[in-house]
Amino acid sequence: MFKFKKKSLVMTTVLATVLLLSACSGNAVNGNGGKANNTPSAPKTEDTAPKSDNTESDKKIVVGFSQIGAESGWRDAETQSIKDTFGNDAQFELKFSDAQQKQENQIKAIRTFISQKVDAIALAPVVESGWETVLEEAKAANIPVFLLDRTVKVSDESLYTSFIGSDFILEGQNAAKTMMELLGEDKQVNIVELQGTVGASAANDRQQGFQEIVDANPNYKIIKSQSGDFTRAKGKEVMEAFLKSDGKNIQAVYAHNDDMALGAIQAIEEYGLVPGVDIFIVSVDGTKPAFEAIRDGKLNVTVECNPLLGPQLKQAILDFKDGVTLEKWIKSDEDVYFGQKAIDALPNRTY
Ligand code: GYE
Repeated sequence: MFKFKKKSLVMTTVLATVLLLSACSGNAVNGNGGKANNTPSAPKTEDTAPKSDNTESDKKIVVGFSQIGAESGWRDAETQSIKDTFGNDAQFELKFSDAQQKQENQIKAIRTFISQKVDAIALAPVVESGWETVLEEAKAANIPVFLLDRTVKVSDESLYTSFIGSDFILEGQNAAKTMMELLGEDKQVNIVELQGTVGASAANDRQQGFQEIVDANPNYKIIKSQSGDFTRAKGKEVMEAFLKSDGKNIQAVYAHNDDMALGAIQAIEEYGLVPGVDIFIVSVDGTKPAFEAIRDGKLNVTVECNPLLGPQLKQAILDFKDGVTLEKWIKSDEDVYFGQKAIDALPNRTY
């Protein structure tokens, strides 16, 4: 049995000396022996642990990860980072669950992880609210929860251990500032906004940060704003509707992620305008296809948001186990890319 020691965790006053947090036997997932559950509405769960003898597997640090889905290139890169990090480290066993964009599936997955007595839960929460009950259940079971990439709104911050991810408000501010820098503060600019998933912290905060900067300049206006669900297909569809209603009255697009910007580029081309020239486009993520679009002159700016969170999550779990005091918010390092800087970065972009 694996033993977790906590010595000085932030927000914790009196601690039990030793917390016993491990599944002692077996690797059952959803009670069906690690097989993916085929019920359409249920989360898809995989157990990536190599099956070994009990003594060996009992020592492993078991991590349950509830992922949102596979809506974007960014998310695929994040999933890969987690699978690579934990899959290549023999001291860990990863249980991976794909919620297919549904919060109810994430809640189910967390409850399964709790019943399996995993050592740590990682959660990329699809939306910000509605997590209190299940996080209380994890807390009652003494299982630390690490929020990954998106955050939650809870009245009691002790319901999760740390949030590992980006500053989305800053990303939104940087998107607006760079747009003004490149287009000129004095230009009259009507912006259409392609928002991320409704209720997601990444969408709410990217909206807020961008809006703050735009509100301070009377020449810049957001004339239309709608969710494109962080997907290329929906980004294209919404952009088509914007072009239909506002056409040449649009000078700029702000997309909350690269995939929606790539969809918008297609819509603009089909409409007969030149993306990146007739309509300025800024997005968030910094994925390889976005850098390629900058190189091709179709996208103007991408604000980086780092999806390679596996190593930071692993470190946080190990630190927690060793009783190291963790930051409540473990931030990732990020940059803003346009022009030659994006072209130079392209060969080293892996996602
Ligand atoms: O920007 C987007 C993805 O939560 C930070 O989700 C993440 C966002 C990312 O689908 O592409």
